[in-house]
Amino acid sequence: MIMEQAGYFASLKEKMRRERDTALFCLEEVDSTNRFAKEKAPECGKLMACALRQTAGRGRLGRHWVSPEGNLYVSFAYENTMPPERLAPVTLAVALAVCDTLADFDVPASIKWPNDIYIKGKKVCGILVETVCRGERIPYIVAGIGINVNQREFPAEVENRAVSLWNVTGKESDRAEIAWRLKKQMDRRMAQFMEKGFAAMREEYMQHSLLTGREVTASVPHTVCGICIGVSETGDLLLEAGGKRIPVTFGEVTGRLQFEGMPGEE
Ligand code: BTX
Repeated sequence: MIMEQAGYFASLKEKMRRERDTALFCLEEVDSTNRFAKEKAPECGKLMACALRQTAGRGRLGRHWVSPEGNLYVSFAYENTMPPERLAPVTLAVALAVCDTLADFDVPASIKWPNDIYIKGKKVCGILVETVCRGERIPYIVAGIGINVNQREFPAEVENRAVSLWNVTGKESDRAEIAWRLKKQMDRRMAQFMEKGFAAMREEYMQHSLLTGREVTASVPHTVCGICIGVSETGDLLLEAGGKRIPVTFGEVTGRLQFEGMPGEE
């Protein structure tokens, strides 16, 4: 039984009353807050859509995001002012906003490039950034964020790799407070990204980087193995192998990541 559920939406609506530029949607159940936000963005502009549960939560590459009650499922839509060719690292800015938010609650977290958020070697949050396109233009960005908050146990498909704030802190957290802080941190990071690009936050991103100094295997799409030496100003993961520097722009980082307690990667 999750005690804080009753007041979650009422409390969030109260906090959002002064945020007149953002339309708030509080949904008991939805297939996917990202799907919902993409549909609403052209009509509403900047928005925040939260759900108690999702019936078809989406991960990247068609994967599933486990979405029972007790956690945070939220999608933000922002107007995009960045040219499409400079937009790719926006997902790294969102990851940083999540780390900023968790830090506000004294929970240190790391980012596994590009945008998975880990605590103690397990995934606490997933991020799915999608775009709304009009011909060549991308007028809106939708950033979907799932944070495991008050869930105590996970289904078999993710139990070895997932963790919640409850697992870490041993107590229930106030989702309205987290959603509110997340909204503030997202506004800040998205404004910074739109104005200055990823380069302006690269140093901060590096401070949270889980992979730096580790041996990493990346599919780019051919397989490359090397030591991660950081992230470039355009958001590429940088590997060093055979005396060469190899930028990884896109793709999945896989392979043997020997973190204590970390299970196999996907
Ligand atoms: P991803 O593809 O990086 O991660 C998906 C993988 O993570 C799954 O295949 C599974 O192994 C694991 N996983 C699934 N559910 C969980 C969970 N609750 N906790 C930890 N690990 C899990 C990450 O995709 C992007 C997820 C974005 C989710 C948000 S929720 C709000 C918004 N709406 C929506 O439909 N998606 C986003």
